[in-house]
Amino acid sequence: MSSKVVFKKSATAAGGWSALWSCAQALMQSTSLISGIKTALKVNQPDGFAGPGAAFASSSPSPSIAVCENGVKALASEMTEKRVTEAFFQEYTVSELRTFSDFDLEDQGRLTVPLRYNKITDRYNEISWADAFKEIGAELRALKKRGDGVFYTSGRISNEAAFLYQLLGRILGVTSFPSSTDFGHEASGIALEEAIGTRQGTVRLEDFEKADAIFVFGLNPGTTHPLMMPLLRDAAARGAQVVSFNPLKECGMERFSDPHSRLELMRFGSSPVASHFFTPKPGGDMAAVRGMAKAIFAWDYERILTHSILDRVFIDENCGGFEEFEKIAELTTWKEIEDQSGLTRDQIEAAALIYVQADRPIITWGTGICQHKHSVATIREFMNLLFLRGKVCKAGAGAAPISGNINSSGLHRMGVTSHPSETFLDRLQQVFNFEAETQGGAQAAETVKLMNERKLRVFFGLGGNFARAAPDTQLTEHALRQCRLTVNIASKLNRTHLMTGALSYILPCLGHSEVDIQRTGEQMVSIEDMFSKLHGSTGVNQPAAEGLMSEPAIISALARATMGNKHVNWSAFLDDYDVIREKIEEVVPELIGLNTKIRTPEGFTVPHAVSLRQWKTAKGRAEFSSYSLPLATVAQKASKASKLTFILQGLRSPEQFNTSIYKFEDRYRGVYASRKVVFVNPADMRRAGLAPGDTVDITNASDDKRQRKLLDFQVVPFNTPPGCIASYFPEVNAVLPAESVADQSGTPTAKSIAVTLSKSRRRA
Ligand SMILES: Nc1nc2c(c(=O)[nH]1)N[C@H]1C(S)=C(S)[C@@H](COP(=O)(O)OP(=O)(O)OC[C@H]3O[C@@H](n4cnc5c(=O)[nH]c(N)nc54)[C@H](O)[C@@H]3O)O[C@H]1N2
Ligand SMILES: Nc1nc2c(c(=O)[nH]1)N[C@H]1C(S)=C(S)[C@@H](COP(=O)(O)OP(=O)(O)OC[C@H]3O[C@@H](n4cnc5c(=O)[nH]c(N)nc54)[C@H](O)[C@@H]3O)O[C@H]1N2
Ligand SMILES: [Mo]
Repeated sequence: MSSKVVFKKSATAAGGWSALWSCAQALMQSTSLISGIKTALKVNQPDGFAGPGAAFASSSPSPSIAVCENGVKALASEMTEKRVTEAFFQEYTVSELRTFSDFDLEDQGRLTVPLRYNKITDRYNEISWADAFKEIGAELRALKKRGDGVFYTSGRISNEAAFLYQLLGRILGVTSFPSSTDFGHEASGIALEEAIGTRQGTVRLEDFEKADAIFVFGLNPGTTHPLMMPLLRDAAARGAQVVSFNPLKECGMERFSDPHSRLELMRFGSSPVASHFFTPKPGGDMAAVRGMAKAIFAWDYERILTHSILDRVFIDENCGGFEEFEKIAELTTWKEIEDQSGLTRDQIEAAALIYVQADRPIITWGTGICQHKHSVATIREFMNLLFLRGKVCKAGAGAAPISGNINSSGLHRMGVTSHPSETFLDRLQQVFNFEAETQGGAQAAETVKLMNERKLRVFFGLGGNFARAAPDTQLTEHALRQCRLTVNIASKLNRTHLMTGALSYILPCLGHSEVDIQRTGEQMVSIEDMFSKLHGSTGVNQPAAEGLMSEPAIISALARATMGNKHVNWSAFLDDYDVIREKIEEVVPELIGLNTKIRTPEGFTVPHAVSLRQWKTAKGRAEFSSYSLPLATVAQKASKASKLTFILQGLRSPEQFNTSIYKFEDRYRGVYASRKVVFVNPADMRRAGLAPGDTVDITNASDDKRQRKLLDFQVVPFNTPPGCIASYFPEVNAVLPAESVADQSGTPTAKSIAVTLSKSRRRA
């Protein structure tokens, strides 16, 4: 594959023919178009399965194929006709496989047999399921004697598998249950819990249809959540204000062409989306929103608008901390706000005016907010803004974090977290009659350090690709290889599986689209979407290989081999997933009725206490926060350092799903044939003496001793704010230090990495 980047004009609208064509190509490359489309028609339908793509409203029933580009591509990837058998591992040693690209590893196809690593020959060999369970079980029984374990989970995993996984871990004394959420939206959960007493947003899908202003912060839905696009386009068409806050003017926020609209396709037409673009500096959103609040307070004092702007009744009846917030807003100066946000007072007041003129505003956000140092404080500031005008318990208004993986909302409810609530642990212990360990519990990035220090000795991965999703690639790879045991349950081969501990196993599993038959017949699992709606998922395709097991079955069988059925009847779980759900209902009271309700077409929506103005916070109030702005954001610090210091963010292309790369292109940014690119503002290019197509090395600018470098990235001129550059995740993880994490959430600061650029010595 050529690595020389080809620039073309970028697409002028997201979606449209280009999305359809890209989906068709993905299906044709993996499987036949017809069987691909037939399966795609079952995605997110009442009698179908949860699409393995992104989470946006995965339960919205649609009469026809809902062309979510992500969903179709993830499905095509799962339905590939390629298979990895033992013969492949006979051909290559693990050291040789490490020289494969990530694309080539996944491109080998679906894993088909359980594998055990042989350290002497440096190869994976086939092993029977029974032997794998017996051997891993013996190791797990001895786990606590040798150190501790880390049980990682990706957000694609069903509730049933997630629940059993953490149960197995907790009975063994494990306390570290990091998930892909730790790398993404953890700050949203923490901030919302502190502010309103629930980790979930306050908005339902239908609220997007009623909103009269939608503020989109740090999210690129044209690429990452295509199903959100028609909602934004419709909002704009009915006159609602769609306001983008993003350092980049992303193509999808400018125009959208609906792949579902025959008329639009026939005319090659598209519709405008955002009415206003604000381009803050990375990490500058908290200052911008503080400025909006400051403007609102000022207008309220001066009674400039005839009607009252603050909803004082709402605030008096529901909120705590209002006076402190009012004071901190007054103390924060416009100079600080402008410096940090990179926006002018006029711009911020213009945004504030849109907000106060709206009766039903929604604030929605993505990882562009969560992957910064002060992400929790920023999200609390969004809540402050909503509280000021009483916009959280109102139809068509509220807070909507847009998380990524299909079940990232469900994981935490199932207890997959290193910091479970006391209530959850108490119930789990009561129902299963054991004593859970409460000390310890590391977030994902922290586990890298602990594995390197050999304090965590077992890495267990239920899905995902930890080696590439985690920061500090080299350090993370080294960390995994320090483990005594690494086990991965996976559908496709990836780099994590090659970072072997002394003992290492790969356990291949069924995909979401595949039929799961156990002793009591066909089984269903459940998924929770980002609007707190749970729904059933039943596969329709034949399994990719005869010997594959489902995730709940693998965990139950392994647990039985580890501890027998004495305390927990793992065999009962294995035979019938209804029994798993019965236990979930016992441990998680808000899910009572789950087993019956997920079988109804309407699914199961977890009641929102917030809509009844019940605040399950410590003081029983909706809490304003009153954080000072950060002294300086990474962007501010970088601008004061050398002129070759930049702030780098890692973002996604439409041709990848997280660490799975489908193609080396990004049609929305006009880049083809390579992902080894760095987007730089033309003025910065001149300043740094760079021309388009030059190759540069990107070096982390932190002053610890470790060298972190990305070599030979080609410069692409792009409309980023001065001093800010961008490249793709997961590649950027190589220059992101593991200790650079957000306050409270521990999320790696992947959207603000201080780096320097230097011309490469080699020719690319
Ligand atoms: N095609 C595709 N779709 C996906 C995924 C994928 O890999 N590929 N992954 C899925 C997953 S797991 C997730 S979590 C979601 C992620 O979905 P997004 O959060 O939309 O993903 P990113 O591409 O990381 O883009 C974040 C946006 O934040 C902006 N940004 C960066 N820093 C700042 C800042 O300081 N302030 C503001 N206001 N904006 C900022 C960036 O310019 C970018 O447009 O997508 C899901 N959907
Ligand atoms: N620098 C930087 N780093 C980031 C981010 C960023 O924006 N920038 N984003 C972060 C975010 S938001 C996320 S969500 C994480 C993603 O982190 P992960 O969830 O760890 O990564 P994925 O790429 O989604 O996982 C892909 C692998 O999952 C396996 N897989 C696929 N389907 C199934 C299945 O049905 N069952 C099982 N058991 N395995 C399956 C396949 O083996 C595949 O190789 O990355 C994070 N890391
Ligand atoms: Mo994510």
